[in-house]
Amino acid sequence: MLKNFPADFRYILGLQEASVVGMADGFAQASRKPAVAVLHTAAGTGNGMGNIMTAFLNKTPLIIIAGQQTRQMLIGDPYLTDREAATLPQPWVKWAYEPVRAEDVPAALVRAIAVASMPPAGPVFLSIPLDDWAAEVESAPVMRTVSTRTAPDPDRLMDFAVRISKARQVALVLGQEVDKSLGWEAAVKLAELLNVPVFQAPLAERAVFPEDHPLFKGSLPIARGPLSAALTRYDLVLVVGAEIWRYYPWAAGPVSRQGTALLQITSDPHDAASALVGDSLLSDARLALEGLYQSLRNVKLPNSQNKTLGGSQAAATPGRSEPKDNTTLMTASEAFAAVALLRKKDDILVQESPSNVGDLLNVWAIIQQETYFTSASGGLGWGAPAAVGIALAHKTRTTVLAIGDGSLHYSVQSIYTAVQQKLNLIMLVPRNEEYAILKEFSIFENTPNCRTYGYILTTQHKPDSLTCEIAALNLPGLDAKAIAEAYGCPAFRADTPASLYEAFQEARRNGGPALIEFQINPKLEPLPV
Ligand SMILES: Cc1ncc(C[n+]2csc(CCOP(=O)(O)OP(=O)(O)O)c2C)c(N)n1
Ligand SMILES: [Mg+2]
Repeated sequence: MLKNFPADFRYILGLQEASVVGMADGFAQASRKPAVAVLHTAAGTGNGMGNIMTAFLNKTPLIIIAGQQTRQMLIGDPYLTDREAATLPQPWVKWAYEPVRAEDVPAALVRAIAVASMPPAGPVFLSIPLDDWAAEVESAPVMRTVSTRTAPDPDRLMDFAVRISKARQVALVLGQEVDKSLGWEAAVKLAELLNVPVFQAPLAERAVFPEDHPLFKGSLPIARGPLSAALTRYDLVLVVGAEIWRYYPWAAGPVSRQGTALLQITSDPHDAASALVGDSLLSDARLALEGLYQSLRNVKLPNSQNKTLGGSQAAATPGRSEPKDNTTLMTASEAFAAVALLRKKDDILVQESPSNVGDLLNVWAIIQQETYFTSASGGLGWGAPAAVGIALAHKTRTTVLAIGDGSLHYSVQSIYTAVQQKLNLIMLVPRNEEYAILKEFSIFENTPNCRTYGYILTTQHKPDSLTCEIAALNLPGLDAKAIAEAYGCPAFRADTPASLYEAFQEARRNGGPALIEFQINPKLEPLPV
């Protein structure tokens, strides 16, 4: 492969395959184009597997090429053979293939790009034996193109429009596909026309609507009972660009309460089929939002005169208070608020900070399309390399990664690539020395040694009533700053809002990558269901 490496490709080195796949995923999402990730054979594919699964759920177009032993030797299973190359990455790729003949490799690559790009986009896997790269082909492959959007069935879209126009109380729920289809403007136009509350689908991996808009009501709950309860007052819920529903913990209740009809619009037949309730329409999110707007713009709608229905509780806007300095440990909220003071409009936020995401997004409301990224899978080890890939695609903007002190270690090698590529990436590591979210989950599940109330203080820094004494969920003795420095990345330790503010300012001034580690009050909260 390297003997005839094409001049119009850039080859970026990653130190471990999980990082390579995550970086390619972030780069492909941010550049809105398929990216190629090259992995070592079976062992490398195995290392990349967690992030291949995440790319599949993220619906990111990726061409994953894995090496394979020389064809002539394969019959005898030599060293480094991937014995069943096309089986290994299943079921988390759209297509896995080892060309039958060397001459088929170019056509397989063309087909791989087509499969990866068409909706729902996703990773594809090609195993290419070593000697194939030197084989002669009779003719160059035929380059072709495919479409990447699906328009809605007009009759069914009209049926949806009629049902919306007849409903008494409508809620609009938006998911990640709205952002991925560049549909914010269309979503705002439809929401304002209907004058209905807008919710973000649970655990969406993108922001979906300007969070300072008066119609925006935040994210729906992430468990069955609370979610259906949150929607009881609506007789019709229109879900655009999301699954029904993405749940995390089990909390009993119906998927949908009686009297609430659900309409789902998604570009993914799998997500349409796996919905437990409701009627579905296959479509690109933006095309459907625009189509519904056109169908409904001249219709008299129940709420169109009622300017107050959306309510006035706008989501929190970015904090504007001055950073406080004090001697006690700062809360995650105070820490993120200090950084948010320095936020620029086109900064991109990448999030893998499980227990502090709520505090982060309260002070860092997303107000622009394609400026917030997290994973669709919840698999750790995606955030750091994805942020590196996103920063690679947007060299002139700043990418800010918020990552837990546990999560950082799943794909920590990606820091090296950020350094070598001199990327504008600021990594924020809230240090609570624990897997806080797993403690919160343990409390939710009534695990022994976890308490909802009582005052057992494990450390002097936990002056609250939620405790969880499971030693295996503690993370003492990690030093994120030292690790970053070992990869050549400038790093700061900043344990007060004022020093954090200064560190962030300095990191931005210096350009290039930086990691800022800051101690926070390790306060456990009830699991946010
Ligand atoms: C690959 C993978 N392994 C394990 C988990 C389970 N898990 C979810 S959150 C979490 C801990 C996160 O800890 P940290 O990053 O410190 O964040 P905190 O909860 O403290 O905010 C773990 C281990 C996962 N989601 N993905
Ligand atoms: Mg932690």
